[in-house]
Amino acid sequence: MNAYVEKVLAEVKAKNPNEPEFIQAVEEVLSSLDIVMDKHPEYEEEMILERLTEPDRSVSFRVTWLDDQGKPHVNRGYRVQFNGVIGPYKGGLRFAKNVNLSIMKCLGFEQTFKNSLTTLPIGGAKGGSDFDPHGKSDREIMNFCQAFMTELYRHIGQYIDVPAGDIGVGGREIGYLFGQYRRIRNGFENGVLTGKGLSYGGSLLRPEATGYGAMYYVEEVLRHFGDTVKGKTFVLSGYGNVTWGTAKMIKQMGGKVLTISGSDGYVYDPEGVSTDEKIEYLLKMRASKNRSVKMYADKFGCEYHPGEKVWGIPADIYMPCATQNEVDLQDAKKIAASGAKYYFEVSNMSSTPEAMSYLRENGLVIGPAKAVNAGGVAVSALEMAQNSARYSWSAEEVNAKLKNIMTSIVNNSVEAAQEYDLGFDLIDGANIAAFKKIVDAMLAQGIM
Ligand code: 2IT
Repeated sequence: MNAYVEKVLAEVKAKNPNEPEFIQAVEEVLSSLDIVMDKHPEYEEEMILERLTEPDRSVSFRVTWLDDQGKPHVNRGYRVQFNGVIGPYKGGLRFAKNVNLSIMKCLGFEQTFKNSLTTLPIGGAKGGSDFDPHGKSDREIMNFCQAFMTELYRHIGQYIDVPAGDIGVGGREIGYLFGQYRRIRNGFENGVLTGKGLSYGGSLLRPEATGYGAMYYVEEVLRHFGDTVKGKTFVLSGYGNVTWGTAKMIKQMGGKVLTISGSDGYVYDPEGVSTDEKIEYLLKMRASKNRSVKMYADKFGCEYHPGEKVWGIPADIYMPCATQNEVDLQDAKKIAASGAKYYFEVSNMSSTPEAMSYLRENGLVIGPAKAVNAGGVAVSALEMAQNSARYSWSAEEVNAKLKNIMTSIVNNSVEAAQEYDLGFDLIDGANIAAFKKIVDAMLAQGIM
């Protein structure tokens, strides 16, 4: 390994000993940049990697809110503004029980590279809370969102930092967050959040964007191999917004989704999650308090496997859509044994490092999360553009722009990999392509 990369990695590990997810994300990116540092020793003098692996700032704050019985609860809120060199900080908010600083920094770091790949002017950030939305009433969600924004508002702004949704934060939560921001600021600055409802400045196709974008990415990669989505079988995990959008586009492209999953287990639907009724049912499950994919199996009469993961089901293409590290070495072995050629991460950092190495060694074509799922944040940036213009584009316009962005992410990644003689490596390619734009902006703006 390049000595400079090795040194920075050791420092990151020493400085952040209790942050395994953050270290994992840094290690993954730096291993791709090894070869770039060999070619550019001047980056060491500028301390580029030290600067890139330390967030611009991380804030955490107390969120006190009242439940339906009038009892107070305390949660911790976060916003990590990782890197603002190419645009206002941009990235989602996650509400989930396991949220901690390590996961926030991991996702903020990844977001910095993802946002660079979109070609749009957005820096990287992430935020959220260890608040568990599971089983909460609508009124409790509103109380929490208002309390959360009462602290967050001082750190964000349309030219400063623009949050959006992530796990546990969808259209409803963004609505409550925006209402509170508008009230506090006494002004209608709707460029401050994305993923908004259409009646107050949202963009058409933002809900579909991550899934549609992922499938445009898949389509473009398959095109390089003279292949198409039509007739292919897919194993997907999750049942939230990302799984929904991906399934919707797979249906349009003529593929078939065999599985969905939740924290309770998975469903195998050999006929495919392929009618509008089935696809829209995913949203109903998310909206229900029950939060179990067993509901789908009961309703549509298919196999339900409690406590198991989807990765043993044979398919042509595997796409994790749930959460970080959902595919481990054991799962990767099953995926490779199926003979599948393609693996596309849609959830952020879907695979453990061991799983990723195994799939790479076994010759699968791999699309990394920060490239595959960039369509979500890309349409968020298009939402910001529409808000700035005080105008909205048609679904066709947004769709054409999204498709164009996803295609260029594939091709910029391939080009970056080729520049370093790495062949068709979409992982290193994405990291290098993203890095090039960031480092260019860093060098132009001086030491800071
Ligand atoms: O992980 C992600 O890219 C997101 N949750 C979307 C972020 C955004 O600002 O739209």
